[in-house]
Amino acid sequence: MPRRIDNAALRDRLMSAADAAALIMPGDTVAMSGFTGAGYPKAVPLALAARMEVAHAAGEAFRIKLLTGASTAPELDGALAKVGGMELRLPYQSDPATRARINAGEMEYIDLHLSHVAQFAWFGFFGDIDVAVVEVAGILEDGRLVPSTSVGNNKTWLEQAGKVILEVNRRQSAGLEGMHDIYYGTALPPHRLPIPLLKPDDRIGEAYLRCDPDKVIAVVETDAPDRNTHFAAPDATSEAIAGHLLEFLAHEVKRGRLTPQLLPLQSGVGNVANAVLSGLAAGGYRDLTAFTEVIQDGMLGLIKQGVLRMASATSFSLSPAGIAEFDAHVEFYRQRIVLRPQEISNHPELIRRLGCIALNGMIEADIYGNVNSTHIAGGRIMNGIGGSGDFARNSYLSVFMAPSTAKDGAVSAIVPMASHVDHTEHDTMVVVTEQGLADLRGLSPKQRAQVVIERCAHPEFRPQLQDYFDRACRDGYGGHTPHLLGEALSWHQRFIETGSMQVAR
Ligand code: 0RQ
Repeated sequence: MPRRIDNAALRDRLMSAADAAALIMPGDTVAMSGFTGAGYPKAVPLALAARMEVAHAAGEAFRIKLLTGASTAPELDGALAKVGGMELRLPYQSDPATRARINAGEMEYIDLHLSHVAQFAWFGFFGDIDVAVVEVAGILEDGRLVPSTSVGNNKTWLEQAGKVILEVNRRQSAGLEGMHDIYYGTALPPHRLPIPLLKPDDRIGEAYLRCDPDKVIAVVETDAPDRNTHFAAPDATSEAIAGHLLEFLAHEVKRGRLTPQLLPLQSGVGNVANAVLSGLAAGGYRDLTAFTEVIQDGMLGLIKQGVLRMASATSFSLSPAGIAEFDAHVEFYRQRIVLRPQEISNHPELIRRLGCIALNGMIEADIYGNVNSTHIAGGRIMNGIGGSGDFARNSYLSVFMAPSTAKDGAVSAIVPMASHVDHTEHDTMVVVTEQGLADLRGLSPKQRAQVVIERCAHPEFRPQLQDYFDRACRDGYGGHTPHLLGEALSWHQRFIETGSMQVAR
């Protein structure tokens, strides 16, 4: 088996995960690798959780502040949440145990735009970072690091942390080497310069991560796969959403507002996103590009078919079948995929310059186009805003998609007033449900409300929404964005009290 650690000094720092975890202290701010279940450390967090459990059993407090790229996996977020080991978490998580702790008020969570995280660390907004724990695919003789299946904030963590623990995972394909583009040209204001990326395929940095070897306090070898993401096959609802969106894109091409190659696509992950991607293949598109955060199975398929010429991202999020496909054809994919730091993959300057088409899921939209991507009934976090704000605010087109109802039809995804706002009415251009598509560009608030109610609301909730809007126009305070403030959030209150937004008949 080929060696993964070619630097002699770092080979000397090899130790067990338990010994490495013992170097992390209670109260430390720990920055770890990991983005959407890829490239996260597999062994040290588990060993750390075990240590915390022993400490807690002895009545000693042992919690850390945890920073990552985005969501990780049960071996990281899950393990630390189960033992109550996090006092603070940022920026994006999707782990059930972590979510439960946050919603129980047992730990703090800071939800911020993914493009902001690295620069906030550089600005000093998070205080000192004590330790970085970063998975890599290998270490070169000169000490440079071969990045793993996600880049996330690793460049920043390696530079900013006082101490570094490296996990070298031999399960990650050796063919990853050369796929990454790590840009070292970012500076702090007022010294910032334009980022010289003009096309999604441009390479503007280096294939390796730099790391001061003197900061490396431990190297741990692992041999474990990334979390297995399972995608359900697209159902009728997600296919209907995809169908409306694809018809809209075809219309935009016909009107000359998009070329047949569209513009660089950003796509969230999940069922609907996968259905849209399959629809692009069926729609006869060729030579498209993606400038996005995550490469999921659907995108690998599009690259293979030539629908997608290339994809730029910061991470993979693949099922076991997707990982097997990637590993078997890694040379092919390396020609067509670039993985970058998330401060670049999500950079507002680049998203605006390239003119991306942003396709993201949502929890709910209100009749005026304000979108909630993160909270249930105003107070309970689901995952986090992730990159959806970076893209929605700066793209050529920003689209939000969801089934028109949730919880078996008890909840409407179109509401009078959003119970939490992640994307304002100014950032939302298109709202799509399986009922239809509302193109909000160039419409005033009242015009938007009428289109959203007619096109996107479920028939079960449409008359109620129309009634609310009509009464708000008649009796509300102000004629520009009419609301009945005492009633605007009553749908959510009813959901909290009865589990349903339906009015009892
Ligand atoms: O909960 O599983 O307990 O039933 O929310 O909903 O329908 O499975 O949808 O998986 O596509 O997630 C917005 C959360 C949608 C996601 C969100 C409940 C529903 C279910 C999930 P259950 P679905 P999805 C790229 C871009 C923000 C980050 C982002 C997300 C659960 O898309 O996290 O866009 N987006 N990143 O039942 C009550 C409602 C509800 C509701 C849904 N109105 N009321 N519950 N649910 N709507 C990636 C990154 O940035 C990393």
